[in-house]
Parts: sequence; C-alpha cells; structure tokens
Amino acid sequence: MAVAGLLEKVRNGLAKTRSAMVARITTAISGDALDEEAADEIEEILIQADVGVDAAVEIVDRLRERLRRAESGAEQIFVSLRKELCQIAGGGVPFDPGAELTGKPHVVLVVGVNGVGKTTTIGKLARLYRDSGRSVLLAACDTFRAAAVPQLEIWAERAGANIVRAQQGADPAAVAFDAVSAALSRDTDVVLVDTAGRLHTKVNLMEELKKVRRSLGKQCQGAPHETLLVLDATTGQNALSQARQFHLATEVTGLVLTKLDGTAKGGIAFALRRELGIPIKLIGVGEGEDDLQPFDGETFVEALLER
Ligand SMILES: Nc1nc2c(ncn2[C@@H]2O[C@H](COP(=O)(O)OP(=O)(O)OP(=O)(O)O)[C@@H](O)[C@H]2O)c(=O)[nH]1
Ligand SMILES: [Mg+2]
Repeated sequence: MAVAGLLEKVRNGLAKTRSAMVARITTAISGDALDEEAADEIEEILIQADVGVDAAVEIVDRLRERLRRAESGAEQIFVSLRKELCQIAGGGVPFDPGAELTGKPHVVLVVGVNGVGKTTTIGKLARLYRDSGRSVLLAACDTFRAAAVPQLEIWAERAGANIVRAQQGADPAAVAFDAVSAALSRDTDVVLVDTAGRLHTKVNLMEELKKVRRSLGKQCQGAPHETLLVLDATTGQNALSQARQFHLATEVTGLVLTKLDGTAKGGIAFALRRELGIPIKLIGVGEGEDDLQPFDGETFVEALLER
C-alpha cells in the first residue's frame, strides 16, 4: 500500500485516542506557554491514554527541559511532544511481508490470551504474505474451541492459503508437527500457527505452548522463526504483564497490538515500547482484511498528534 494510504489507515485507526488527546492538549496550552498547570494537564492526558505513569512523567520532564531552551508557544510544544514520543516509539524496523524470509518454511507462531485477535491477525497476515507472492499454510493448532477451525478456514479461503487441521481436542503439538511436514512437502514459504487463547497465569497452558514450540522445531531448524504475541489495546496496562509472562514461556520476538480503532487508550504502544525489549511489529486498526498495518513509530506518532 502507498505510504499515503497507510498513514490514512493508521490515522483512522487512532481517531479515538487522537480526539481524546489533541483537543485537550490544545486547550491546556492555550496560554501559549508550558506553565506548571499545562504540564500537569499534559501528564494527566498521557496517563489517561495509557502511556503509563513513569513514561508520562518522563515525557513531561523532558518536554519542560526542551522548552526551557527553546522558545515556547503551542506549535513548539506540539513539535517537542512529537519528538519525545518518537524517541520512545521510533527507530524500529517495520514489518515487511516482502522481505527475505528466514527459514523455509518461515514459521510464525501466534500466541496470546483469549479473544485478543490472534486468528484475525493470522488471516490478515496470510493476506499480506499472499499479496507479496508467498505461499502460505495455516496451522489450526487451536483444537480447544469448536468454532476455531471453521473461522480459520474462512480466512484461509479468502487469502488463498492452505490449512492443516485436526479433530477438536487433538494435541496441538501434533497438529503443529503435521503442518510443518505438509509445508515441507509442498515447498510452502510461510506457516502461520494459530493457537488457542490462554491466560498467561495458567502454568499448564503455558507448558502446552512450549510443547507446540518444540514440535515446530523438530523438522525445521530454527522454527518458530518468529513468535508474535497479540495484545488487545483496549486491555490497558494489563498488556504489560501479559507480555512479560508470555515472554518468559515462549521467547516472544514481536508484538501485535490489535483493536486500536476501538480505544482512546492507544498510548499503551508507548508503554510497551518503553518497558519491554520487544518490538511492536504490527497494529490492528479494524476488523477488515486490510486492517493490519506494519508498526512504524514515526507514522504512529504523526497520526496520533495530528491537529
Ligand atoms: N475493531 C477491531 N476488532 C478486531 C481487531 N482484531 C480482531 N478484532 C476482533 O476481535 C474479535 C476476536 O478476534 P479473534 O481473532 O477471534 O481472537 P482470538 O485471539 O483468535 O480469540 P480466541 O481464539 O478465542 O482466543 C473478533 O470479533 C475480531 O473481528 C482489530 O484490530 N480491530
Ligand atoms: Mg482464535
């Protein structure tokens, strides 16, 4: 997608967070200077957008510092805030479905708590890879929920991807093994592994995930090459503890932040970037097929603070 179209998608997706922030910040700095009152108000606005208390305090401290040195004024305050937020969110390498893949097949394990958008993300991801000319196989390792397989089948059909599935109640690690076998025999480029939602506090379910992981690596060295943890942006700061627990169990290599379109608390992206050493790779900004976008910190901040 062209850069303009991409920004538009992200901009629409962040509309709720933006409208909760920009107007209030504009009012807070209507005196044209960043006085104590305005600084406190901006801190409060950032906290309410789920940027996190520590990050909000740090951002406003640095904002004060910046503005002590330069001339203030509403425009300047926005420019400085943009810079501070970019400092936190920027600098990563955005996900590129056309980039060279590690491993053949390149295996992507998708994990997360219940209902965060794992299956939807896989469907959208399949589409992104297919649009880049890659062959894709979906592994239906959510054998727990009865409706999981038909849901994945619909996405597979839409994207033109193959699917490997089993009976409900089957061992997810066995399905994972079969999927990699099938991908190897069909010379498939990418395997996307859907897993059942699980609470990060349930030890036995986290063990099951480790087993799926080992199973993926049995015939394909280095698999999974990517482990994406899906986080629902509407859950707020709890996303941080989910990320920490899943990372302990499965070595998460990237985050997907979904449902940004449904929340005014999109600031969680900054908390995640600041607190964890794990990059945000993709963001979900709607339920449609093309509503999964590569995360780019600068674009994100631009869309968030546009006036
Ligand atoms: N608005 C919005 N809805 C989303 C987004 N991503 C997923 N959803 C919706 O969230 C709901 C749950 O999505 P699923 O993909 O089934 O979630 P899951 O993590 O696979 O759920 P379980 O397998 O039950 O754990 C669906 O209604 C999706 O359409 C998004 O970025 N924006
Ligand atoms: Mg699912």
